[in-house]
Amino acid sequence: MKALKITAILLSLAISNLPSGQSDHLIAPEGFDRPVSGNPQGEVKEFMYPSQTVGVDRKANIYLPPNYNPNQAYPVLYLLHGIGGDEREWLDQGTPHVIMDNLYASNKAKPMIIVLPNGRAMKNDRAEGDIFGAEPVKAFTTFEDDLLKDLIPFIEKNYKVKPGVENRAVAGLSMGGGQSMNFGLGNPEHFAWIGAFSPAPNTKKGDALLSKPDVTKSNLKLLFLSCGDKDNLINVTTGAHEFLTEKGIPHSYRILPNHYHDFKYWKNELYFFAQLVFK
Ligand code: FER
Repeated sequence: MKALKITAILLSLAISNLPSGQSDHLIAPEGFDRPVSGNPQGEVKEFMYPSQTVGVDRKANIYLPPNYNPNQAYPVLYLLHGIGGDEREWLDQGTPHVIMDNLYASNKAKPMIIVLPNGRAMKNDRAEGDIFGAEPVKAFTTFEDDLLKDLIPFIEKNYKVKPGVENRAVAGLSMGGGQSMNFGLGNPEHFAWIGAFSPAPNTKKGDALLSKPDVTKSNLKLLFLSCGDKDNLINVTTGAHEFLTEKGIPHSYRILPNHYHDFKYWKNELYFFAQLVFK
């Protein structure tokens, strides 16, 4: 637990009123998400993997960092979307590839592979019809098996991946934030880095969230828990923060002033999480 680099920090909501410069740790700099000509670019590719869990081949995307070397081993971040999204949501609206290219150009992130799966583990995994219905919502739970038993083994067979729990991260927005909390804290032998950006009510509560507290305490490197103060789902984040504090699980707790449940906020959080993960 001492290895945790970030302990629980309570960030003042008044920070937005401070002179500029003093919220640099909360708000990404202008242009962080805009392509810069001349910056080396990573590569985004779509791929299919066989899923025993769902019984079909499933679509996902992968981002390889600039100057990717297939003979070198990389840590892997699994980056998860929200209830209305799919394996393209982050790419189309959050441009993680641009954010990462820019971070690499200024040497601010560890070289890593980012996998962008579809977290709705069912045969028709398109975000259509009643996305809040029982069946599609349950599919976000089913994805735990798809991730651990199908996707991760596929990635580790097809790419050179650094071994060990300290080289695997899971992060996501909203439903994907809830999945990251549930899967990360539920499988501390598999994930040492967790990012939850405005986690949704699918986030488990109480001991169901923290089923292996001792393993979590020894393996966890970073739990980055965050929400915008104007987000209607903020109670999920504050509730998890209180519970984790009570249980002695160190975490970075960020409440962003004047931020909502949207990609402006999620992109900002990816910018900060990406600079901490695997360091
Ligand atoms: C809910 C409210 C919001 C819920 C999920 C969400 C499963 C997800 C929002 C998102 O992913 O943006 O009650 O229940």
